Amino acid sequence: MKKPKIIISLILVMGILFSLAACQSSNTTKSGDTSGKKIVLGFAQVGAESEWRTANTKSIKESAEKEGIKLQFVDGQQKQENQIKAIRSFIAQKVDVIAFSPVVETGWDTVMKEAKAAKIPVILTDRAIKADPSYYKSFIGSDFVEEGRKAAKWLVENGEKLGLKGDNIGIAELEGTVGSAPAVDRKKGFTEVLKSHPEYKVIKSQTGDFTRSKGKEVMESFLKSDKDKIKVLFAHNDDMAIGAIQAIEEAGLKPGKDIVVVSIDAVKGAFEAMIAGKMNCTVECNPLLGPQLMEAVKDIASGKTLEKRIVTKETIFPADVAKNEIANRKY
Ligand code: GYE
Repeated sequence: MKKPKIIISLILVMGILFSLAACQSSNTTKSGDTSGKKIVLGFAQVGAESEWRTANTKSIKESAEKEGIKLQFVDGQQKQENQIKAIRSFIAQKVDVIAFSPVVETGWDTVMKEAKAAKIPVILTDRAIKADPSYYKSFIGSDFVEEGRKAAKWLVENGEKLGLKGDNIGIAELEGTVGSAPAVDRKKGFTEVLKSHPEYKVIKSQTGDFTRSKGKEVMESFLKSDKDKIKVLFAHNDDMAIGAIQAIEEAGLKPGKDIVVVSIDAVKGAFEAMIAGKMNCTVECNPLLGPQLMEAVKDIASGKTLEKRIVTKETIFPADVAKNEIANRKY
């Protein structure tokens, strides 16, 4: 009578151990999903307009690969219509999660409604949108207003040392893509700080679309009309500043000396320009959002609720630290 009981108990114990082991291995699978099937992520990128963007794309592709997430990647070539088309194709393919970095802030309602109706969760990375927050689960990215403030604060604190004197310190501003969150917010933060420093005056302001070539082109036209008045260049990104530096040199002036150059991103090119004495300060904007994004994608796929706003930690780099810092830079 005793033997069958022991056998039954043994079978039961083995069964429990087996299912525990199975559970354990599926929980720790790299792909982060519990069904054993790869998570499919559709990502609509802005484009390839800057060094920042190149680093951002690389980070997203590498992190997806590392986490075993199947990535459908579309480059929007800086056009909203391309990004909308990409999102629609992700919906048609029934991807598990959609993420995108919106080129501009407005005009997303229709396609966001479509994603919501299809019950596909959306994550915004890098740039925000102006729309009903229920359209997306989280926004992962920098505080662009704060970046603009940091640029202006550094300028007013160091201006005198750099030879900026008097009540009429003319600033030329190269803005990012019209209607994009970083262009709108960086301008806002910068102007906000300068309100209490009226000697600093933005006398020229135009978009350079975040690219080197347009940055150069616009700076050339600024210098044609106001060469003597421009004492500072504030560029919404390093690429435009680097393009403008060329224009300044071609106009026979010394960037970093005759015109103080402050910008945002802190990409390698800016460090090289600072070491060469042609740029004075860059505010950090971290493009390496891939790991945080994949973490969020895995969390959503496993049913967790995400923080609505995930802010990237950042600092500033004045030219005098550039030599020591350049080796530590990853982008
Ligand atoms: O500063 C610029 C890029 O959205 C933060 O886009 C990003 C900006 C970045 O083209 O270089």
